[in-house]
Amino acid sequence: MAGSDPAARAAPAASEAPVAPDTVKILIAGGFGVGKTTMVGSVSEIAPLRTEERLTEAGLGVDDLAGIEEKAATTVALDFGRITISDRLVLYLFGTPGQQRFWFMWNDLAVGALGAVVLIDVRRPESSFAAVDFFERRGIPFVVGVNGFHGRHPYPPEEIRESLALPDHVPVLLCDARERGSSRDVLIALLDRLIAEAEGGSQLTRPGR
Ligand SMILES: Nc1nc2c(ncn2[C@@H]2O[C@H](COP(=O)(O)OP(=O)(O)OP(=O)(O)O)[C@@H](O)[C@H]2O)c(=O)[nH]1
Ligand SMILES: [Mg+2]
Repeated sequence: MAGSDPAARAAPAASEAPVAPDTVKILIAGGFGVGKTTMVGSVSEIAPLRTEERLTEAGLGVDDLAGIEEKAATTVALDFGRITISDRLVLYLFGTPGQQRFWFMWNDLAVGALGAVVLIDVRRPESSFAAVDFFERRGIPFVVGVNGFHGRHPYPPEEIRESLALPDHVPVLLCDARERGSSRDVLIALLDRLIAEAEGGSQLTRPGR
């Protein structure tokens, strides 16, 4: 067609140009064997990166397996996964190691994290006290996910909140770390909290579910 410029036609208008989604770093933290690696794996849309080593007799007396005797492997550095919440928001998930001897890595893992999930094994909530403390001290917003092993949730969220002395603004959610939908709900609750805390809500906008 006379006068038309194919190059100009091919170029999208500025408003139509693809916009890179916001990426947000989230930690999945908590005590030894509470289900962190399981949660990152269940919710990640990419094959998760794992750094697990087998628990062997060499760890006797070092690894406290009370209550989790069947555990066969443990995270020694981190888990990594990704979940796209909407076309504007992608979460990068970093699972922390749970054993006390690897806690020195938490400081590095926390750099740049906007928020965290503190997972709790409903049978051993005390194993995640230190994780709650870690995020409270650093002012990193977090939600608590109560992983009901064997799908059982004997305690209502309010009872868990009381036992952990959590303030009212920290959401407590019952979950199953093995279930994608359940793990996603915990992440959405965290996003809700982050959005509520963001000044004027300008940094993040609520994703569609
Ligand atoms: N029955 C049951 N098993 C679970 C659940 N969540 C995790 N597990 C199992 O519990 C074990 C420990 O889970 P992990 O995900 O490795 O726990 P972790 O918190 O990453 O452990 P560390 O990295 O060693 O601190 C694994 O064998 C999981 O398959 C659950 O909700 N129910
Ligand atoms: Mg792990």
